[in-house]
Amino acid sequence: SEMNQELDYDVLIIGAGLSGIYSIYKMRQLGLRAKVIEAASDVGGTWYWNRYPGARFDSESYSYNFSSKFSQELLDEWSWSEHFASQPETLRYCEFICDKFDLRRDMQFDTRVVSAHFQDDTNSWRLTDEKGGQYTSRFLITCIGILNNYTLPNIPGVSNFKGESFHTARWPHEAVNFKDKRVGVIGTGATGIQAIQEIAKTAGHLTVFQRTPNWSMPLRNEPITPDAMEEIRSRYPEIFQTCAESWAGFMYISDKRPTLSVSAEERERFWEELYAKRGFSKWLSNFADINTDKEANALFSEFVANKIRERVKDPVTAETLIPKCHGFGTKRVPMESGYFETYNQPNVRLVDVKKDPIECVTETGIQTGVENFELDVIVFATGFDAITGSFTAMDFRGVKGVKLSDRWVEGPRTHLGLFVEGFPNMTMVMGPHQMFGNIPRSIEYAVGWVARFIEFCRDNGITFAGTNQENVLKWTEHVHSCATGLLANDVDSWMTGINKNLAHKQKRIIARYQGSAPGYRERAEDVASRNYVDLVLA
Ligand code: NA7
Repeated sequence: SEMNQELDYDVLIIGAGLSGIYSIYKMRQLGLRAKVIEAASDVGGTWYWNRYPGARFDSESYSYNFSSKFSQELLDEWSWSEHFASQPETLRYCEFICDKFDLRRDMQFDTRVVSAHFQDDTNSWRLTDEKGGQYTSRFLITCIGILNNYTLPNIPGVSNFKGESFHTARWPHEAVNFKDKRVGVIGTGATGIQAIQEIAKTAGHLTVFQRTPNWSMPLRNEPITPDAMEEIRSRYPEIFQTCAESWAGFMYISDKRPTLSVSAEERERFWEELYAKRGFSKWLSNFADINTDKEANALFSEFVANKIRERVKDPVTAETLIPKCHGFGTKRVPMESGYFETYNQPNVRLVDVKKDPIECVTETGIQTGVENFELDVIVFATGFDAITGSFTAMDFRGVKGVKLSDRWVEGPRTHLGLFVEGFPNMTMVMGPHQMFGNIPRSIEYAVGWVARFIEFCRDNGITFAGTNQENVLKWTEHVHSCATGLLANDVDSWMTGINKNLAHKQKRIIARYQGSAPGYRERAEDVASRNYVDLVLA
């Protein structure tokens, strides 16, 4: 079964998050010599790093876990305690999988890969870690996530602060105590909103520095009783079937009626019903055209704005919390549990830093144009160098030393989000332009695809397997055509490749695949079913 005894491994996997966990399981099933290399001290990826207070799923726990495609036994044995599990529980889920299948045996932790170079003479990959350790393999699977490389704000003095400060994506393992402390949070994305509503419960005083408000919606989380978990378990086939048929892997199917074809009263009733429901249903079971039609979008945005006005007592604060420059759902919709009511608390203050920009971080706090804020703790919920950032953080070199970062100056260019031209024997799980949405559904499919592909190469003695320019051009064109007409692409966000803290990320690109999940899988299955003849195999 072994591919090449001269190489250390048949397959190297970078990253021990959900992608790496499933990948090592599959490689072991194929009888391949495989190893995961991980920078953290244990498994979990996103759920290992993002330990900030309030971190949890925004998609239903039971639509997020692996399906029977991975293991029926795993599905039978694991129970969730909440509809939207918290970070500690999700981390336990990752650990549970690794314990159950003894996966840590093939994982090396505390090892940060700094480079991955293709070796032309041996058709193999050579990885080098921070300490100079080297590892070679025939195949490389990148499982490095889409939101991994976190970014601090480009505000002068960020490192001068003498109090405690944390980025949400590098939260300490021991709980941070906010009691009686003056806390400042910068950032009101999905992360900031989860953290703010939680920190406000114990902080002496909390100041939120908001640059852009977000269209946040009630999560409506609840515990799952053991009986309810058994009922959910009995519906797993149906739940995964809906996820498979849906646009982006969630358990919701959108309403195809044009918003404006429905009477105002019926719309209002429908939207009230949606607003009362759990999770992303408010976005994803909504009229599909709120994502493409400006007028439809404006109507629903106004509906949500009125909800915010009802919930926030001070009208000026309410207006500051309502987005004015982008419509509902044109960015990732953050989910909240009492977020807006947080601003009714006497210990919480909202500062609009679009109006009064932050000038610098001082030794003792934050200085805006007109005010000085003395703080004990600063929390940076300032986001990530998303999607491509995971790749540019490492030195990836393909055939003849070509640099991946040079390939992607104008935005990512891939084939199925799985391959890059000039990077043979390398497959990406959650690479740019791969099926998007409810990420574990994409991961599960991609790992399955990659496993079949590597098995095919092994069985056919293929030692060089990659894609070509024609495939990449076609795929990139398809990705761009799927993006046409979506309002989200006219808005700055990590999903359009913007990160204002990074000089090289100020121009909008199509950073993610916006076609349907069934459409994606059809195209990927097509390549596999024709024995990968579209690829370059030798
Ligand atoms: P996001 O969604 O990128 O949000 C980052 C937030 O931080 C956003 O509100 C930014 O405001 C704000 N920010 C960033 N830099 C600054 C500076 N320099 N000054 C003031 N405010 C700043 O990251 P998240 O971690 O919340 O979410 C990422 C994804 O993780 C999320 O979508 C989920 O899928 C999970 P801006 O909007 O740029 O004005």
